[in-house]
Amino acid sequence: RRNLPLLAPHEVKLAKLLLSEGQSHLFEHWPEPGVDDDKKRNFFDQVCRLNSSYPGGLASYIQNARKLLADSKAGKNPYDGFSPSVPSGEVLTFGDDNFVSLEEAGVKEARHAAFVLVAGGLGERLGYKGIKVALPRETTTGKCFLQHYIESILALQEASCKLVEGECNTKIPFVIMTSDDTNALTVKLLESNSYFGMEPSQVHILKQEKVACLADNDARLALDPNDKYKIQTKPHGHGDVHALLYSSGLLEQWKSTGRKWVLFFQDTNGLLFNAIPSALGVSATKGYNVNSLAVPRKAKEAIGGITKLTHVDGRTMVINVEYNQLDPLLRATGHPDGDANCETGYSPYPGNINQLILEIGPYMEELQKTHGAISEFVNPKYTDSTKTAFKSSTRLECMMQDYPKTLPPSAKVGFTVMDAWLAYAPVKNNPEDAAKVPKGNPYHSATSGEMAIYRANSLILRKAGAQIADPVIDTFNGQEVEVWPRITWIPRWGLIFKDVKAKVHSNSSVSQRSALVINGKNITIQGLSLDGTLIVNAKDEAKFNVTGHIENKGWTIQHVDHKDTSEKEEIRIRGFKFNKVEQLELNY
Ligand code: UGB
Repeated sequence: RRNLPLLAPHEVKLAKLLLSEGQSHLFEHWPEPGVDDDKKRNFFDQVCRLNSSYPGGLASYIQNARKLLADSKAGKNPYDGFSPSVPSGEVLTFGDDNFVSLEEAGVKEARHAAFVLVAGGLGERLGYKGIKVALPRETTTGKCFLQHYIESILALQEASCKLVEGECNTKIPFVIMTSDDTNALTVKLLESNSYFGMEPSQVHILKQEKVACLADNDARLALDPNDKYKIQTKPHGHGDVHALLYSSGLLEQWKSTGRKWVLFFQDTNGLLFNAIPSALGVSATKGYNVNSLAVPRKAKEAIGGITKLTHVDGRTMVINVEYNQLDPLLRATGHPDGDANCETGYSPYPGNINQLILEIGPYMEELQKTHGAISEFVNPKYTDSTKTAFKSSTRLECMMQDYPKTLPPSAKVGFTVMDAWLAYAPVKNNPEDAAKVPKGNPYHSATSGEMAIYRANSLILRKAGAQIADPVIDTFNGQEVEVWPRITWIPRWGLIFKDVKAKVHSNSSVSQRSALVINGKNITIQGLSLDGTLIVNAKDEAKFNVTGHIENKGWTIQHVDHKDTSEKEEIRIRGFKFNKVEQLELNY
């Protein structure tokens, strides 16, 4: 009290709150009033922000931290009393009748959807300097992830509206969760590209705040090593998205305008929208309150495992068990091999790709109770086995996929498994780490992320009947990958398999060294034999058939070393670039 400047009433309240929660050390070094008063006021501004951005305020944060730190010190296992087993879910096969009808059901529902992209992470594992959504999804067209996501949502909007009789003015809302690390660059990317064709009023940015760091087991808040009037902060995790959506008031607005579904997705999965229509179709036809998308998972792969947990008291839930916890949980419950592949060559636990579809009504009911607070965890690195001190400050964290943990047993929680080639190709690992991934496991790198787009598009065209040449194997940045023809299309051309099938005829072929860019909604491909590079641009109203034998020198692939700083970082991290030797560009 002696060393505080004259405080406003809300600052007095915050000071009292901190003192009553054992945080007097934060003021111990403060000089007498009159010295550093501005800095002291800034301190209270920060405390005010930390207090208002956490459900229940700072007092709750500190109390939750004390409890979780005590549990961690005692070695308490969060899964105590639970045994894991393999859950059953919807398993889809691309292109069969069931898949096609689910896709149609999903497109119908899309006009009642809202999309939420969590993009507050820095992508430390990738080590890329910019924001991840600005990275090219593939370098044939160079379109970034954000552009692809927006074009996909707009394509869904258009296709879904078309199914309504009479006028349909639906604008599917699109929320992007950013953080201090990503906000300015995300806004700049949108503004400098006219929101990639989306109406700016459709886009909502919600910025997550970081949370206070914890210096010790008593949950004493850590001061910033460079500023003694500032509390050190770190990210709280993607789970913040629920509290932010709740406090933004957007959910009420959506519900009142007839929205039924909220779809959450992550920053760098270039294949995701191949899976959205059918997965939304599953949610609608099965009446799932929660539907998580999953792919077959290789043991030890850095994606969570969807697991059925049964407690000794009879409770059960189907939930993601994070990749670092699955192995110890299995070993502790009578599976001596831990996280291991079964006879299929995959882990029996489907891999969580963290794309969630929530039904808005039950979601809002749950958030009324929890205000969006998500079950948290803490992961302190102790100096020694006495677990009395930390190597560096820690903080509480939370994950968006833990949302179902607080749901009642009556909630309909399901999941939908799709082939990884169709639905999942994240860009998470830097070239060095990707090259160390055990053989046969996915690299999750910029190299594999781009090659996966070509592979998926080639396989989709094959399934539609076209003759697409086999891939060759090549190694970029130490990663052996399949190189398929570089085929890309805009989402409005091939949103669902039925669209693709209607536009591609079986008498067409594409050679392995080819690149094909389809940039127009009504382009059809009939009697095309392509050996080289072809770019087709057609205006909306133009119906254009691509046909005949087209041969040119095309675009060759040049290897690039990830350490070669003469190349742009976006190129270096994928390990190749195209030499655009010759191409045919058709504009219609
Ligand atoms: N993110 C935020 O928006 N804010 C944050 O504070 C942190 C992240 P990572 P992670 O599908 O491959 C998840 O770091 O957390 C955003 C699942 O937990 O890429 O290691 C960030 O911008 C895991 O179960 O992934 O692992 C990004 O968009 C598994 O499914 C997203 O959150 C894995 O993803 C994910 O952040 C996967």
